[in-house]
Amino acid sequence: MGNGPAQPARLCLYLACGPHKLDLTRPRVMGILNVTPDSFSDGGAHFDRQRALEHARQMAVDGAEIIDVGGESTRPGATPVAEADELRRVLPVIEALAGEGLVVSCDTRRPAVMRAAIAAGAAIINDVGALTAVGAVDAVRQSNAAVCLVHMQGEPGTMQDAPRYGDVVRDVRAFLAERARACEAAGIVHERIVVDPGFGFGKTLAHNLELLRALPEIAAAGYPVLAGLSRKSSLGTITGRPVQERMPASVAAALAAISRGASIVRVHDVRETVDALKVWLAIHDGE
Ligand code: 9MG
Repeated sequence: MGNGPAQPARLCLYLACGPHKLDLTRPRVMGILNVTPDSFSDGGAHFDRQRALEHARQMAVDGAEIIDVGGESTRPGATPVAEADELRRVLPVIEALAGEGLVVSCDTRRPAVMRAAIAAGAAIINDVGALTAVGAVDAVRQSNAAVCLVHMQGEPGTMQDAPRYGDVVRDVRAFLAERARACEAAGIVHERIVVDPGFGFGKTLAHNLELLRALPEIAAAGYPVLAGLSRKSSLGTITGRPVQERMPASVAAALAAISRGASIVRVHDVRETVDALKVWLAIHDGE
């Protein structure tokens, strides 16, 4: 036994997601693939699908176990896109990556997109709306896809205006427990459910830090926890760095989440996060 804190107990051994059984006895990295015109443009206004696919493949080579494909930004203040545009952006990418055997998740709040994404091969639905949209629970229930239930206060357009809680940890835990119960009651089994406190989704820096410290309590509910802090504005507030210079802060935040029981971290900088995780595991495996 060493002197440092032991690896947190991970209560969930695996995630059942489509044809995959993702081993969660070790923390896993989810790579972010935003398929929006501002992410992979060909220099003009057109989205370059080939570049997006190459980026996803590189993230997989670098150690991402899941590729999270999103066609609509959920950033604070982002403008919504039409459903048809979201479908046109994500479906070919999901189909290509799932066809190559990768575990693909689709970041969407729309039931029609969920159904189409699952039909195209998505193994996980990552919903910042926690399946609260009418028809969303049904869209997942009628498949064998997993779901990530994210806590969000408000809507992406306005959620950062003045977020307020009685007790942020208690409120987020209660919300996630209620959503997980609703999913299980509808027939989505425990092994298909992931929960996520939704860092930055209607939260101040103080709320995010409180939730990060309380991650073991959130994990104690028995569902794997996903944490997404990568490049978020709280890290900019702490470091004073613009978004393109937040990689080291993001890696530190991912490790902090993992050491408090997160099973999956959602990141932009896969290679750097995986390296840091390897070091962390090498230290903790010896305990
Ligand atoms: C889509 N998206 C943006 N931030 C996220 C986060 O923190 N968690 C999850 N699950 N999805 C996110």
